[in-house]
Amino acid sequence: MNNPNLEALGWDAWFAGQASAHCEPPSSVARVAAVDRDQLLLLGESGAFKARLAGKFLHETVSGARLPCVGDWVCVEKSPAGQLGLLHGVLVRKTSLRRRAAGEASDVQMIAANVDVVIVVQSCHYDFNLNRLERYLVMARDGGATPCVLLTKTDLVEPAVVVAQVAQIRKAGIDVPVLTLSNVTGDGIVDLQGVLEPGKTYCFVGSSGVGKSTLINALLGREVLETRVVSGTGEGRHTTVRRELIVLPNGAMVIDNPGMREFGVLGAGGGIEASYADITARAAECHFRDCTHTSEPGCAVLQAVESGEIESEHYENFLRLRTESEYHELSYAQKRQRDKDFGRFIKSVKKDLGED
Ligand SMILES: Nc1nc2c(ncn2[C@@H]2O[C@H](COP(=O)(O)OP(=O)(O)OP(=O)(O)O)[C@@H](O)[C@H]2O)c(=O)[nH]1
Ligand SMILES: [Mg+2]
Ligand SMILES: [Zn+2]
Repeated sequence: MNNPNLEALGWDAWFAGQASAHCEPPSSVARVAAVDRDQLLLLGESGAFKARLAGKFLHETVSGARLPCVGDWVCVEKSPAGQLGLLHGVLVRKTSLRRRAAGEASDVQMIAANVDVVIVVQSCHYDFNLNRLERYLVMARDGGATPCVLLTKTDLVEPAVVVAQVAQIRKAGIDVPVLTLSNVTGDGIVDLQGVLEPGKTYCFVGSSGVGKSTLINALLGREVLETRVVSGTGEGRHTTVRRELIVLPNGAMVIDNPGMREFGVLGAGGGIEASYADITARAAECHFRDCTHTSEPGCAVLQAVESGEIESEHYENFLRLRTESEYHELSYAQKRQRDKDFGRFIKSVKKDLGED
């Protein structure tokens, strides 16, 4: 299934394999650029068009995580007039960026799908925080994407501060690429541009106000996204309210996101193991195979923390995220059980009523 227009949007043999089984003419495939409740903006082989979810698809989709999100490849049927498409299905995601939704501990919220690289953005100026950075890295790796760190607003701090922050990142055992830039002076933007490859998808995440939308506008060379107006009153307000996939002039795709304040990690997808590779590697030498690295004799991880080889803050963050993800797994299993129990209950009632 060769189609240069789709390939420019990230389409490849892997998706084509799925589409041949699940998406037959007159339907075709397209990529989700934006979602607004049941309306979607799609990018297809002949450009952008709108679509909505087919009633049957909505009816059969119980979990919110299975609804289309930005970056998804979907199967859509265009109306004869070619205007509004009807979405029939979502192709299996290659990667997914997800978080635990606020509120109910067991709800998974999709941020974006089929992202190649997650760019975790922090500002050098008042926003830099290692613990939060590690959370983002776990989240990125958990869904299978490659993470990268970007420090913005280098114009607001002394160069030595930036150097110290990068050193802190390295000292915590984080070995992903780290880029630094200023949207004001333009320093470092060329380096970022050198990283962005055509046909690949990059998702920018980070707190509100770190300059994600300003940067994407700079990459686009024009003001497409709304950014915060410089004034004291806008503090704490989120400027970007919608996720959006944008194709850059060089063919790379970027996804802008609203700022995230607090989010829960899921961790079940191996994000914690990958983000704490130094700890995982050490754990192989623990005396007990099921060592929890908290109090066991012969624990190689504890030894490395004591000797200073592993930063204690890094280790404590590891324990915290592990507990959090275990708790989530537990509550998710409980929720599933509750749903199952309820299903059985309904069945037995129906039986009693002679309906089954
Ligand atoms: N000094 C300085 N200011 C910047 C830089 N990048 C962005 N800003 C300013 O920071 C403010 C916030 O920028 P935005 O691009 O709206 O931030 P955002 O990350 O998109 O924020 P949300 O959409 O709320 O998540 C704006 O006033 C920008 O002009 C930078 O590199 N240096
Ligand atoms: Mg923004
Ligand atoms: Zn151990």
